[in-house]
Amino acid sequence: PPVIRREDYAPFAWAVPTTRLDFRLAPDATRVTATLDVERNPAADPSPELRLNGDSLTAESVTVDGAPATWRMDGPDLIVTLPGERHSVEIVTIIDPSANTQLMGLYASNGMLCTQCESEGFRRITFFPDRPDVLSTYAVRMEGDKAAFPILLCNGNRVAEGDNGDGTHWAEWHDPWPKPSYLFALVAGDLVANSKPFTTVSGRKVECNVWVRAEDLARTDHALESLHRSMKWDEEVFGREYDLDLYNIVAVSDFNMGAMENKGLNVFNTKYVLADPDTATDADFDAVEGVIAHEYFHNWSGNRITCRDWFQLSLKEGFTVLRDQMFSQDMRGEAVKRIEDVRILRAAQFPEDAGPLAHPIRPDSYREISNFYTATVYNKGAEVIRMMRSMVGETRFRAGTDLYFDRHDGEAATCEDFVRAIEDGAGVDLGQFRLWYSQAGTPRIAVSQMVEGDTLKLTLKQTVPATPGQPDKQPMPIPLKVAVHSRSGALGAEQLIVLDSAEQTFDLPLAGPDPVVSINRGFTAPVVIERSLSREDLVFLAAHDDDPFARSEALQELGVAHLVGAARGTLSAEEQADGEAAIIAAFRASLADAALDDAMRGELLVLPSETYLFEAMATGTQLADPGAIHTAREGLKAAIATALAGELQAAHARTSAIPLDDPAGRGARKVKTLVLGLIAAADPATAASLAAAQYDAADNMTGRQGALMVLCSLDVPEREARLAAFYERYKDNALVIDKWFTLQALSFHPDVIAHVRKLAEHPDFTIRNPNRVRSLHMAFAGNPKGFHKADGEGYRMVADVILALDPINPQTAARFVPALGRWRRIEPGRAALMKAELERILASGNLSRDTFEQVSRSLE
Ligand code: HT7
Ligand code: ZN
Repeated sequence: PPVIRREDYAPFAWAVPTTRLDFRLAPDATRVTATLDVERNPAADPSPELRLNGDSLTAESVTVDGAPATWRMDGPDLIVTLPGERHSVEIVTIIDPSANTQLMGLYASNGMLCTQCESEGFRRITFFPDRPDVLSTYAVRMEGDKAAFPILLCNGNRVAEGDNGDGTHWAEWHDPWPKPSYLFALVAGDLVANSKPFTTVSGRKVECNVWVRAEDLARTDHALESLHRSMKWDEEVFGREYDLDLYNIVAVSDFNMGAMENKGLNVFNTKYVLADPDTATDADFDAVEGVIAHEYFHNWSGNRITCRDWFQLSLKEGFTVLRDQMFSQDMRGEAVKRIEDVRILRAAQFPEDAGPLAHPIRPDSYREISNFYTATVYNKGAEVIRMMRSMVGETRFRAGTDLYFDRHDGEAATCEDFVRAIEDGAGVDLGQFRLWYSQAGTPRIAVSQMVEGDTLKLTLKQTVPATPGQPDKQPMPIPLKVAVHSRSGALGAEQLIVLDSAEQTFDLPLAGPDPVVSINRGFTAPVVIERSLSREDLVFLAAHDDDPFARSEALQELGVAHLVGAARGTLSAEEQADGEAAIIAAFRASLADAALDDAMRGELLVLPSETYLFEAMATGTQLADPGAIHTAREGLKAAIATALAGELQAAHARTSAIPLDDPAGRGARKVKTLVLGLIAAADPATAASLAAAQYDAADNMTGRQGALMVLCSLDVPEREARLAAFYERYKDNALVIDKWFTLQALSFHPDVIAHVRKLAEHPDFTIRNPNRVRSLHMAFAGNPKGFHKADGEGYRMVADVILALDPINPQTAARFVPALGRWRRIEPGRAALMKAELERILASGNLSRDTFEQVSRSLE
C-alpha cells in the first residue's frame, strides 16, 4: 500500500457546493443516487478530471448534466472527465449493508442501518471527493420499509416526510452547515427517544433526543443530562453556542470506536450512552458523561472548524480531548480527574512514544489513517494544548481560542492555524513550541539541585529520545510548575518555569531548611522526570504537598523506585525492607488521614500499574521483565496487606456501610474495592468471603463488579458461583455480559489462558461485534500476567485473533498489534516469541492495509 505524505498536500481541483443524496434503503441492497454540483476551484491547479474516491464500489451509472459521462476507474476511484467550469454529476451505486463487517460506510447493526464515515467510510457509500477539505451542503432523501425502519434520521433538520402507502415511507433532511463527507450520517431503525429541550444562551430552543431500542430507554437519562451539562459548559467556558434546532444521539451496538460527532446526528457505541446503577459502574457513568461531552464539543472543534487533511487530526481531537477533560474536571473534581488522565496517558501514550509506532501528534506520513487514531494524537495532543494554556494563563488562552473560532469558522484548518491563533490572541511567541507538533518521543528531564545561600539552584537537562525516522531531536520548551518546600513543614509558593534549552539552571527561593522540590505539579508537561529523591523526601511530599496531584505523584515515585529495583533484583535485603516499610507507612497514613475524602484516598492507594513499571524498567539499554514486575508488585501488595490487615478490613467495613446515594458513596465504593484487592494478595480466604459478601449485598454494579473482579483472580469456591450468578442475572444485557467476559480475561487466575480460550467458544462470543472482541481478547492483551506468560501462549493467542479478525474488521484487528510491537524493550526470551508472532502474521500474506502497516512498522 502506498505511503501518503503530509508534504504532498494539494487543494482539490473542484469544489462541491451542494450534494444531493437519495437512499432507497434495504439491508442487502441499498440504492444510492448521488448528485454533486461541482465547480472548478480557482485556488487549485486546474484539471479536466474529477477524481471521486471509492472503496469496493461499482458505478451503476454516471451522468454529467443529464447525459452519459466519459468516465473510467482508477483502482477503487472513479475519474470523470469534465470539460467546463461547472457541472452536475450524478452517480448511482448499490451497496450491501448487511455484508459490511468492517462497520465503515453504511452497515447493519441489530436490525437498524447506520453509517460511520470518518475517516474514509463515505467512499464505501458513493463515489465522492472523500477528503476533509471538500465542504458541501447536503440535502438527503431516504426511503425504506416502514415496519423495519420507522425512524429515519440524517444530519441537520427534517424538512419533509411522507408515506408511500405501500409499506414504505420517506424523509427529507437538509443540513444548512457545509461539511466534509466524514461528518455525513444516516440512521434508519426501530428506535425510541428520550427527549428534553435545551435553550441556548441566545434563546434558541434545541430539541435533544437520545435514540435507543425500546428496551434500553430507561437507561438514557444520564446521557441526556450529560448532553445538557455539556451544552451549558461550552457556552460558559468557551463561549460556544449550539447552531441547529435539533441534536440527535443514536446508540448502536456494533461500533468500531466510542462515538462519532456527525453534524446534528451523533452515532454512539451503546457503551457510552446506556447507564443505570444496576448495570453501569461509577466509571461507566463518568465515561458516558465524558464521551457525550467530547462529541458535543466537536460541534465547534471539528465540525464548524474541521481539518484540512488527516495529518491535522490532532487539531480537532487533541483540542476536543482537552475540552472534555476540562469539562470533567469541572464536573467531578479537578485533582482526581487529572490523576486519572495522567494515568491513562502513561499507560497508553508513553509506551506508544517509546515504541516502533511512535509518531508526532501531527504525523508526517501514513498508509492507513485509521491507525493514527492514537493516544498520541488524542491524549498527547491534548497535553500539548494544555501546556499552551499553562504558559499563557486561562484568560489569554480564552482570547486565543476565541480568535481561532472566529478566524477559521467554516474552514478546514491546520494545526499551524491553531498555534498562530493562540499566538495572536494570547500575545505569545510559540515559535519553538511548534516542535511539540513535529517531534515524537517523551522528553526526559534529569533534575539536580544545589543550595546557595537562600537560593535553590535547580538544574534541568532535557533529552528527547530518538524515535523511528527522527534520530536527532531539538530541545523543546517545557513548562513546569514547581515549588520548593522545606522539610521543616514550610511550603514554598508555586511558580511556572519554562525549560527551553538542553540544560538550564533556575534560581528558586527557599522556604526554609532542607528543601524538597515539588516538580511538574499538576503534570504541566507530558515528560518523564528523572531524579533520585530520598525516600524520606518522597514520604514528606506524599503527606504534605499542597498540590494533590504532586502528593499522589510522590507515592507513585516511591512505588516505582522500589518496584523497579525489586524487579531488577538490585535491592539488598535492607533496601527491600526499608522500601516496603516506607510504602506501608504512606498507605497507613492515607488510610488514616481524616482530611482526605475517599475519592482522593482511592487515588493514593493505587500502586503504579504493571504497564507503567514496564516503561520505568525499560529505560536506556535496560529491558523490561514483565514476569519479574508482576512478582514484585504482587509481593508488595501482600506485604502491605499483611502489615495493614486490620486497617484494610476496617476501611472495607467503613466504606461498605456508606449507602449508594450518599454523596460520599462514589469515593467509598472506589476505596472498598481497592482494599479488597489488597487483602486478597495476603489473605485469599478472607478476601474471598468478604468479596462474596460484598457481591451478595451489592445494590449497584460498582460494588458487584468490584467484588467479582477480586474473586476472578482467586482460585476459590466463591468464584464460580458468583460468575454464574452474574451471567444468569445479566444474560440479556450485552454491555454487562461484556463485563463478564472482561473480568475473566483480566484476571490473575493461574488458568486465565484456558479460561479465555473457553470463553471464545461461548455461545455469546462473536468475533463480529467489536465490543465483544474488546471485552475478551483486547482485555486479555492488556492482562500483564496472562499475555506475557513466559512460554508465549498469550502472544500466540493474540496473533491468532489478529489473523482471524483481519478479513472481517481490519481496523479492530490492527488495534491488537501494538501489544506485540513492544518486543524490542522486553527481555530476550519473550522478545523472540513476540517477534516470531509478528513475523507469522506478516508471512500469512493478504493482510489489510491497517494490519500490514502496524505489523511491518513493528518489525522495522
Ligand atoms: N472522531 C471520531 C473518530 C471515529 C472513528 C475513526 C475511525 C473509525 C471509526 C471511528 N468512529 C469514530 C471519534 C471521536 O474522536 O470523537
Ligand atoms: Zn474526537
